Amino acid sequence: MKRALITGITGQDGLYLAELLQSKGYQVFGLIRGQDNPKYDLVRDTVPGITLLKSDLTDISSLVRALELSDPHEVYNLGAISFVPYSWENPVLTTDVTAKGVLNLLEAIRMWAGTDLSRVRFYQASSSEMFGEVREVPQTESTLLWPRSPYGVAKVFGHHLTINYRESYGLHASSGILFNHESPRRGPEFVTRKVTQAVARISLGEQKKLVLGNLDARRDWGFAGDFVEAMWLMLQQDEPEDFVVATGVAHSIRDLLDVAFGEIGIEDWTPWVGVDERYLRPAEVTHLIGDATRARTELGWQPSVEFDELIRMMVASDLIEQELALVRHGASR
Ligand code: G4F
Repeated sequence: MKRALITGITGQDGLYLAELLQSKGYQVFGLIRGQDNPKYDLVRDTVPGITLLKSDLTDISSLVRALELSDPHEVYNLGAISFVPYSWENPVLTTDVTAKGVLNLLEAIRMWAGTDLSRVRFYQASSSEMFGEVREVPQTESTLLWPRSPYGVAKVFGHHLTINYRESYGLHASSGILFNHESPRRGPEFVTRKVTQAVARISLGEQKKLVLGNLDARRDWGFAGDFVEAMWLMLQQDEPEDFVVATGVAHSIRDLLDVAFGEIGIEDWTPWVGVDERYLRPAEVTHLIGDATRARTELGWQPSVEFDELIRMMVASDLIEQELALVRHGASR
């Protein structure tokens, strides 16, 4: 039985990946941070049978211990501080977790595996945020990196370190440069979920206004469930490599609003949406669009969910969630 260790298990990608690996017969271990983590039950309920190990990317000894306990064939490093605006407020913490955490994990792997690094394969979650002030459109694996946030800078460090451990030690280490990927499990601080949750609440008369930042930003949005499959495929290749994972189609926040509000029968969303500069970023990434030709040709990967379908799926899920919340609220009064 193959064993996999996942950092960042509490996020949407961690949950989808754990489900995918279990469906393929893996024994899955997830690293969970902190004492009494409030997401512990969520993970156990979503992925029954998973083994959760208490560990932290900033504590190398806890990583070595987790590797010893799980003895994994594959390690997926999805753990990061992933909300871009937070990285300006907490740049040191972001660097410690999102950049230095990769170093800690790679060094922990070397300490645990000793001279036999061939016993394990490593996946690093790199990000399209590394392209930042884009130097070409669309972006490929060889596009110059020009990060625009402490988060993006930290991801560049992890990306190059992964390549360096591959080249220095022969570790089977691959980096997936993932463009934005969303789902009903997305955190409500990210723009897609913020919009779909608000639209559901507006439809139920529970919210009057949705306040956003830059409506002109463009992103290449795909479905997280599709993207975790690309992660797994990367570690099944004979040779490790880096891959852009993207749909190749970009949309603006305005397009997102069109589809989401359209789902509840509102064509003109302007009366419902406001803009506030507190949601603008010190340095914006305005136009991300990925070229996933390598993933398509070498991994045989392709996305199965298009943008409109993704947003409709999220609105439908949020409508159910908000209706249930209303019922619970009513019952408790
Ligand atoms: O949804 P976002 O916060 O995602 P962002 O910054 O692109 O980063 C996400 O995708 C990356 C690539 O996969 C990941 F590496 C990263 O960890 C994260 O998952 O913002 C998307 C766009 C931005 O241009 C932002 O300025 O939406 C714009 N936006 C406009 N109004 C807003 C808002 N973003 C948020 N979060 N909230 C707003 O009110």
